[in-house]
Amino acid sequence: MKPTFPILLFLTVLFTACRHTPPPAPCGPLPSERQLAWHQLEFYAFIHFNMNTFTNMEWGMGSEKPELFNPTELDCRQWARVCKEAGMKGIILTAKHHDGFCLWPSAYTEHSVKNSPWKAGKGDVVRELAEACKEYGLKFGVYLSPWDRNHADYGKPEYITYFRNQLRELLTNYGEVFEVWFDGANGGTGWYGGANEERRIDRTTYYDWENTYKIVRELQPGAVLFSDAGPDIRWVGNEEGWARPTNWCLLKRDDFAPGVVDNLEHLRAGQEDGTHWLPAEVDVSIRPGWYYHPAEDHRVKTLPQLLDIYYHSVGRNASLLLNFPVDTRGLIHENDAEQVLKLAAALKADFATDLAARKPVSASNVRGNARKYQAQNATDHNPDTYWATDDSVRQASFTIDLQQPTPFNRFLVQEYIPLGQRIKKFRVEAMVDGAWQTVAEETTVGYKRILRLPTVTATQVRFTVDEAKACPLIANIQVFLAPKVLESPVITRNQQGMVTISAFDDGLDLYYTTDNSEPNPSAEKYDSSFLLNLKTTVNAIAVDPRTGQKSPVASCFFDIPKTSWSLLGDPGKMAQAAAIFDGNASTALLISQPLPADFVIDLGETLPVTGFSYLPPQGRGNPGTIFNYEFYVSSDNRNWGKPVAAGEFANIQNSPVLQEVKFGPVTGRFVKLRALSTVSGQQHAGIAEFDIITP
Ligand code: FUL
Repeated sequence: MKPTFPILLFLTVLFTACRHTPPPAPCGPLPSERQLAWHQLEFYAFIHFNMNTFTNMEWGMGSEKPELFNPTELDCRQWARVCKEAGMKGIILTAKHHDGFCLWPSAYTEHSVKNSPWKAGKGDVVRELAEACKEYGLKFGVYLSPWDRNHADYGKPEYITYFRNQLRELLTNYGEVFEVWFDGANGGTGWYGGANEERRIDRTTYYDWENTYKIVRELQPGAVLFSDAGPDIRWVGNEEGWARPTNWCLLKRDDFAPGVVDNLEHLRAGQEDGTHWLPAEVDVSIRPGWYYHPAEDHRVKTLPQLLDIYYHSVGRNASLLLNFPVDTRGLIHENDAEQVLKLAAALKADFATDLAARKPVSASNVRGNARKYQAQNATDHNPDTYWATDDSVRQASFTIDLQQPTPFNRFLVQEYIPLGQRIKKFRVEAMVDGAWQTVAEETTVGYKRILRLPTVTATQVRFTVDEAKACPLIANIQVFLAPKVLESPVITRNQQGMVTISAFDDGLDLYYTTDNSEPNPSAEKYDSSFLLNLKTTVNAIAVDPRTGQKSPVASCFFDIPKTSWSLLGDPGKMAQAAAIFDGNASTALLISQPLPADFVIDLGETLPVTGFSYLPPQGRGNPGTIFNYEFYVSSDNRNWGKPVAAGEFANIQNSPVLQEVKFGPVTGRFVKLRALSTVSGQQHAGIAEFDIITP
């Protein structure tokens, strides 16, 4: 059968359109091949494990003895397994941190694993990890601290030769390296071969970075170089786990140098008029510290915190480098593994079904009306095809027809970055009950932008570019319905007796009971804080009203109310006294006076007391954490008699959690906690929360 005339005409028009539609011109600066490959990794791990792990420090001085390095169960395959299961794509290891100890048997120093008891000096952590990464299909990267507080020559030109020799060892002997991480912390006090002094260096000239970078290019041409200022990847200007919502992959690179950062804001948001492609990497630890400290075992970031970090990094056009402080056994601690796997499961659920896939889509403009640049390219899950507009069109809309009312709360969009980052302003609208509603107005997109939105039920979703540096090129658009984060709610009571219950996600209903029964949707609904001036347990749950799914039950026991309690003593102390009765673990009272230090509390009435509880301040480094204590009860604040309890809060340094001390009933109106010593000999004792136990 011969093709009919209209079909021929159509084919001719199509053919002509394709032939005559020139590709969009690049809108520079552009990413390099190695940067493009790095963008796709998105989420990978940092491991801080080294001498500091064994000295319980964050920055060692350089005088530590290699004998201290002795992990009992080191297993790099466990690290790789956890990272792989968490959906991470690689691991970067602190091969040498500021204290100078090397995790590999470097030929250029004695300060390494070869002089440690671990594996009788025959071990090589760098090799074990490189091999584990290979086995698990993960990329492998190295952190090599430019600052070295151990090396006698630090500050002299000789040290640069040493540093480069070490770099060569790491980049030659351990297979492919995907990222080389140069820290900006440089120069200061140190051991320096026994000199024990302060050494300052000129951060812009000392390392002769240009020639150091050449070594990386020569030995590992595919590796990206990280530092505060690149040259390939930039620091994001904080260690808390976020980039700015406006985040350009561009920076005026020559205005920065490693360790020389005058404007953190530019690192956090990039610069629209930047001279180089220099995307941000968000580095953050899963615990407060980069290194392992047993005292932080209970402070691993929660699922809601980790989700915030993910959406504020990967969701804001940056990559996420999440740190595990490997412990003294040489393992990722089970608490850390549990949390990161929770994150992985939550992300899997968030992005389970792309509601835009295979749905009819249309665009207000298609470049040359050519099939090559059609709207469908943005929903075909192929990152190499993209929807583009004509050069003159910088405002354009893209509509997804969901075909039926469909709830969604995530919007994901990616520019086709090989031709540059272009979008300056965009908006997302939803067609709800036949009318368009704006659900988000945002700025940059870049490699990837993910918006967390309140759930809306729409028949269509419209993405509009309002401002762009050049015609927009969209590689990917996806729409999801993420389940709510159903962690058990948090219940607190302040000194006034007001109970607050909070959920970890918006749009959840909260229910509670105060009679020990199980809360469910027929229980009391929580709307705002309520007064609870009796001794009882509050149970609460969060419920997703859309699905009926429930969180686990949160349960909190409150002893007698503290409404009429007061801390006696000097007015300075009193001013902050509320902190110890406010039900908020992150506020504390610290008093600076020679020990023993007394905290005297007037309970406002005479009561039988059978114990007390003490939560130490939760700040880093155990500030004011009481170790040896005595506890007294008095009826008149004059005659205290003998302590009703005395002893030590065993292991409180490593585990600064709530301590409970119980004793036989004693009646009185005044109680006194006497701090006899603190865990690190500090002269300022502190309390985050204090309570008594009554029969
Ligand atoms: C910082 C260092 O000083 C910290 O110890 C840690 O290694 C972090 C990743 O970078 O600048």
